[in-house]
Amino acid sequence: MTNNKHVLSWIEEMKALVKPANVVWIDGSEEQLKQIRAESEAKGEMIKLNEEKLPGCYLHRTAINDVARVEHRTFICSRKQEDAGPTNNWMDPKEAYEKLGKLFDGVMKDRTMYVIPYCMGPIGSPLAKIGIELTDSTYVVLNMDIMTRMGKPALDMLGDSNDFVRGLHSKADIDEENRYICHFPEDNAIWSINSGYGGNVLLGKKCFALRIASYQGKNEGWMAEHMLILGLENPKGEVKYIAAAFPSACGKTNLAMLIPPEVYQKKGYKVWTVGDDIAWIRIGADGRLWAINPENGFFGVAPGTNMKSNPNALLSTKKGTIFTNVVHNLEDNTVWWEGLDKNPPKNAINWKGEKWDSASGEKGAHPNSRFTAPAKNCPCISSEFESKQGVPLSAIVFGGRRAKTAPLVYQSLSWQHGVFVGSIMASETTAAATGAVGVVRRDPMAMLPFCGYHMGDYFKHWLEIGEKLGDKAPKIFNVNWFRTDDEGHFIWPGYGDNMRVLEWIINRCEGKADAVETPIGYEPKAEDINLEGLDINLDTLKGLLGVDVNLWKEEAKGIHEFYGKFGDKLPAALKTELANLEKRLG
Ligand code: GTP
Ligand code: SPV
Ligand code: MN
Repeated sequence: MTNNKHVLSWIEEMKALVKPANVVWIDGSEEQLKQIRAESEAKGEMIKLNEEKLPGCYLHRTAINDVARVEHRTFICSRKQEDAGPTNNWMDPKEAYEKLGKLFDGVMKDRTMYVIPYCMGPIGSPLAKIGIELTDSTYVVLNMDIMTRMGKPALDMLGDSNDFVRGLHSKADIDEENRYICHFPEDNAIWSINSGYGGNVLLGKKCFALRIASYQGKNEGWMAEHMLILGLENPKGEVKYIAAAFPSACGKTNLAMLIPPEVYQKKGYKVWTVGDDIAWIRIGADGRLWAINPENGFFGVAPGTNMKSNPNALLSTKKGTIFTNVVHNLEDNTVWWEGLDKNPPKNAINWKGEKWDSASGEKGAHPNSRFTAPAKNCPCISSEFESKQGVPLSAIVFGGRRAKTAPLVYQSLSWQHGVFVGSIMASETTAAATGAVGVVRRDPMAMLPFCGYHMGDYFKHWLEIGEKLGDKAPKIFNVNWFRTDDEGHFIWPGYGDNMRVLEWIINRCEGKADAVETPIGYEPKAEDINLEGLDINLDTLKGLLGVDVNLWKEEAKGIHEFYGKFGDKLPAALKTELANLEKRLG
């Protein structure tokens, strides 16, 4: 498929290590994919679902100990420990190659090694980049087919170049004790072993498009961010683009596919999805920020997805989709998960592969069960999805799950203050990674688990991009859909109604909406958020917008402590912003 000597010699080297029984180059043809699906089905790895109801769809169950990203087993293997920074696990690259080399040695001796060339971003886009993943998993091949532009066109785009990310993956024995996800930013390489779960093994996604790409972006002057991208069309037919960073399982896919409430639909507002998880962003020839979605599909959270919460996501899963760790409905050979509807199937198998009775009170689908759906299935996919230069950003939005402190929405006072706002993000942990759920942790720019280098340098990079942008910089906002009342219920209806907040955001960008200055930034006047058709009154909204000075003083202490980790690498501008916040709080 290629004469690229860098590719060929690297593959020879990896073959000598893993000693595969066979090597199969993935060309991306439907004929070859058909064969791989059949093999995967024959092995019992994929279950073919009802062809009439879910054409081309499959169900997969991972091992029970392998259901989410493993942050404690994910390493940045930069030559110097300092370059990985205080927020990443670090391993000396020599030690990592040696340790994992032993685990990879002969690991594919009874298995086929698939060579997957893939492109992150539209083929031919100046923002796109090439990776090659070697894997012994047909599940990985079939997922990469949905999530990336996979096969021959990617190799053709690479040509003779050496600029590709070298990914090596083996399921090995799914041995938790020896599970490692290692990134070698200086070598453009990723080694992943002993997992078969999404973010650990679909190496184009978090490993390349965020961890390696963030490092590349720092060196090359662009940004790789954990952001959705959406286009908001107004009644005049003008589309403004917003990128938003929320931590895993905090609402990116939902916001990206938002359906405006009826009062907005009637006026002609629409939301178009460009991406739901990752954005690659750079300064365009016109001096503005432009973003592409490097992915080609959605690896979305299944539980809670239904025709009311996110019809566009659900409709995206109706064909050519792989479901992972959901309930198998044996009544009609389809799938189910908590929150799909109120009728759990009577005859069903849970995510663990056991007979399941919904009356048992046990969840049938894993809370981090997922669908892998092609972007082209999405009813609201943007006409710019394949655009090689991407879309121009009017606003950048940060957000997380905060029961109290963070208000529904506020705007930063400047780009520099916006970088501060992103850097102090905090959110409750979710099932997307193993470990405790619901614990508040700092997650700057939603990149804590995904930044491939020192986070202090990452903040500096953000500040420098702002300096280059000058007055062409998008405005920066923070949102929180997750404030709760005393009984722990969400106060804001969220989902489609988040449109009401987006409208204020865009109006601010266009200088059409007023604001009040609070100690933490600009907030809407309550009257400027459209509540038509909602059973929320102005007082409740004022509560949602409230800034509790005492809570924020506590917050400032927490920020001091967090910032302390970065030592000299913490940009002075952020220290100034923290001091200014404290002054404003009094
Ligand atoms: P990853 O794919 O892990 O990056 O997640 P994500 O950020 O795309 O989150 P997603 O949109 O899948 O939503 C995760 C969970 O948050 C789901 O259970 C949603 O139902 C819930 N959620 C999303 N948006 C809202 C909202 O506006 N309000 C409330 N209360 N819940 C929401
Ligand atoms: C996330 O956890 O942010 C995801 C899922 O999008 S994974 O690909 O597993 O990282
Ligand atoms: Mn994500």
